[in-house]
Amino acid sequence: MLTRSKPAWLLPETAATPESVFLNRRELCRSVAAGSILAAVPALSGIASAAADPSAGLYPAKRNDAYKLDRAVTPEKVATTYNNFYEFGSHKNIWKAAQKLKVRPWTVTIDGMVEKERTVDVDTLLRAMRLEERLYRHRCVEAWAIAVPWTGFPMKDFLDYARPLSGARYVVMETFNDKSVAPGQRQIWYPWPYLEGLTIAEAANELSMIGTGAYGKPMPKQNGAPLRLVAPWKYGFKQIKSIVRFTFTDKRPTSFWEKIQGNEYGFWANVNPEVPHPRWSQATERLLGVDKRVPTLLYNGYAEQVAHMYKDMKGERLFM
Ligand SMILES: Nc1nc2c(c(=O)[nH]1)N[C@H]1C(S)=C(S)[C@@H](COP(=O)(O)O)O[C@H]1N2
Ligand SMILES: [Mo]
Repeated sequence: MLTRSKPAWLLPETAATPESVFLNRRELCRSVAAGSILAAVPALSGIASAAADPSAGLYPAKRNDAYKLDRAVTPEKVATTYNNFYEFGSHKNIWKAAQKLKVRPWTVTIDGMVEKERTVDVDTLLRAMRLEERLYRHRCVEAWAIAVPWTGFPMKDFLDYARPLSGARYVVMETFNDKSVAPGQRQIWYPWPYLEGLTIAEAANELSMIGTGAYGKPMPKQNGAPLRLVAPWKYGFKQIKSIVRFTFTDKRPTSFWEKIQGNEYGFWANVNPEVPHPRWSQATERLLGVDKRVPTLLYNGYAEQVAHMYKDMKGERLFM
């Protein structure tokens, strides 16, 4: 039998480790800012990739001003060069490796408890949705944070499009699985493909979006092109990238990190500064790009929109 238990040395980075990674990252950012890296490999820059994308004409989309930030937008170069995308490596510097991902043609399968199962081309889906831009905070479980102008469509609109049956209780999302593109997927101790889920109520919440772009352009590959989840009241690992499948079901899925380390990463993963990760505090977060530590907020500052969904849930580990 294939054993999938993860070697102890492969635990995701703790709040302490990113410190050193972050410093390296800042050096990289400085050289990017100085032009050395982008000048050397313009085609590899996610920032320059918009031209080749058939959906490029949809950007920039109109900003929905209902969603305000309490902090500055993270510089684009920082948010597009400091990433978590384990398919391309278990460190932050995957942005170049991720350029190998082919995002066209790209199809999305909608299956399980739906009126009609189908597979649609991503550009057909994009044309059926209305794109808008929203400024959202993003809080990684590792205690770093960014603020990003995402473009995308409300997941509520996608539910209307997918037409789940009334008995469906969860939507499960899956990332592509192709080890010829993503070297991380050769590491068989990970339970590929990356998988995440939301309850139907969470997916229908006004905040939930399927992100299709960032910074007024199509989504950079390293940030999860062409479709990624944006549910900003939850830790970053819920924000599944490069989705190829939406499955509607009445059974709660076990998500990627929950399979690997269920006592540290759960299904709900709602941000809460008062519930520490077993190995570090969640009280504060480091804002990338400005090198500043600020208090973390309950539900990442979105309690008003989401707290009601959890108030009657007893015995659930809502905050990990
Ligand atoms: N498929 C996939 N999705 C993923 C991940 C991943 O490793 N693989 N990492 C998650 C984590 S831990 C975080 S913090 C965010 C990072 O998103 P960003 O790189 O766009 O900031 O992506 C999430 N989505
Ligand atoms: Mo994360």
